[in-house]
Amino acid sequence: MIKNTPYPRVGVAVLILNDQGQILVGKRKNSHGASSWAPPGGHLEFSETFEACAVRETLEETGLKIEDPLFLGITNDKFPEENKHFVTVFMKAELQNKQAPKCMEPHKCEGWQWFTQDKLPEILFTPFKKFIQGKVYTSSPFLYSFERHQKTYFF
Ligand code: IPR
Ligand code: MG
Repeated sequence: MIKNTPYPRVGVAVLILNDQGQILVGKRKNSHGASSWAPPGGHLEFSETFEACAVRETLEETGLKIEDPLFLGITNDKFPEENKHFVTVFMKAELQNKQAPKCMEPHKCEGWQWFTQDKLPEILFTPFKKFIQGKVYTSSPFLYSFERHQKTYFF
């Protein structure tokens, strides 16, 4: 790799659903996408699996213990203002045991909140926004639709 040449990074984002089908997001700060709302997640470490990264980042950022995260899809995003490029792997986990999220990294996030999927905050983190819009690489967008509480969710 040529020194000082920008390169794409790999992030893992975790869509965590509670027992009411709400999704956990927080307002980012001090990094790319500051002031936008994003699910927990972060950089994939060397030799780490997507699943292990999802479990680790979720615990580090929210204190929540998730199990068996499932792969959903991938977005490919440029952040022109910050001159960053991220390939983001989206994973899904259903939260068990009514755990409550804590803001473990207050320098990176203003706090975690649950939202219903049809009433998400207006300003969403670019990869998350694109995922919701279906601008996501996946084998079948319909594979992940499922019935829960008499409602079909988008993942
Ligand atoms: P860290 O690793 O500090 O959590 O990085 P990040 O949150 O800026 O990671 C960006 C990609 C995520 C949100 C999928
Ligand atoms: Mg993060």
